[in-house]
Amino acid sequence: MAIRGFMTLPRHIVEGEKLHPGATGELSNILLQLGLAAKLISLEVNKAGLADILGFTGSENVHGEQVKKLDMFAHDTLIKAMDHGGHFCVMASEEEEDIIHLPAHHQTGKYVLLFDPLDGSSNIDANISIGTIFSIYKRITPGTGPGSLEDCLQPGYKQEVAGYIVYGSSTIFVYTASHGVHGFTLDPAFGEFILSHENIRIPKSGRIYSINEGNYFSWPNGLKHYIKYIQSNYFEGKPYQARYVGSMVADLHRTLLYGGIYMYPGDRRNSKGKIRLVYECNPMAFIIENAGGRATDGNERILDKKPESLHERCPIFIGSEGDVLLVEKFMRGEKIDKN
Ligand code: AHM
Ligand code: MG
Repeated sequence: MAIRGFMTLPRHIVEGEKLHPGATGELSNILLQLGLAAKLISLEVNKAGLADILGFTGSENVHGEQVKKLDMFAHDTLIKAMDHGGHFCVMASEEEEDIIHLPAHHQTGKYVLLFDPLDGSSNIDANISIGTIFSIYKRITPGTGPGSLEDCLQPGYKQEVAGYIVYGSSTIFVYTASHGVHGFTLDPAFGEFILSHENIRIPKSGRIYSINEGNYFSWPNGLKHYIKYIQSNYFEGKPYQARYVGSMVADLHRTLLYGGIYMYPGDRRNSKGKIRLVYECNPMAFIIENAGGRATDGNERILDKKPESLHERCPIFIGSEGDVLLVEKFMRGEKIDKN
């Protein structure tokens, strides 16, 4: 196979650096290491049905949920891949209650890494797509020593880089450093991510909605009306189609490519919904906005919200601009013209 002209993830990252005058190469190194971690996790995910890897460890994570071995593998792999480069002053993961300090024998740096190591993990046993989400900020605390919680609780618009890896029918690494959103598909034959989706732009409106409709009777009325509106009206010949994987990374990857909307609202039982602001909503909002889409909590832009705690939840309406604007109107109780 001729590889001349192939744009690999490492090549793209290094060439992308030239777009940032004064870049030190640090973010490039970070992305390269994340690419390596993604390959390791992908390999393990692919083996999940084979070995003893499935099943519970018997312990619970900070949210009182059973932790599966693969979650912890992804968590440990990311830390091991990222803790020694001298780039970070602090990290945080969905799988750990407190912030993660770098080992004392490694240098600290000016960046902050936040991640959900394996999102949608309730889908693992059924061989359904899952993913990793990451988010990178510059530290805001002064000095060169260890970072603090304050560094992890910055509003999302301050992100330097955000991305996700979806482990699906193939493994795809998607990231943005503000100059477009780019996707790379892992070629399992030679173990490299190859540019497959350059400068992704989300359609201005879509015809797919994605939400856990089992919670319908707990939703706010505006949202119920919106769902009935898109189900009962015809748009270019048919009503909206429902698609819900139950892995946010997979649902949002489809939304990014095909357009439409993903929602995890607050409801009567959980006023802030389920999705975590810091390492799930913010990176996804950064990616979707950089692709031309919109992400709000139904009222306020996700990226403007100031996190108050590491694991706080936030309602989310994210996807094509037209779709998110429309659901917001319904949530405000505005009168909507019949289609
Ligand atoms: P997790 O981080 O524990 O995996 O939870 C987040 C996941 C999202 O990926 C997904 O969209 C959502 O939870 C599904 O929740 P539900 O089963 O309530 O629909
Ligand atoms: Mg998660």
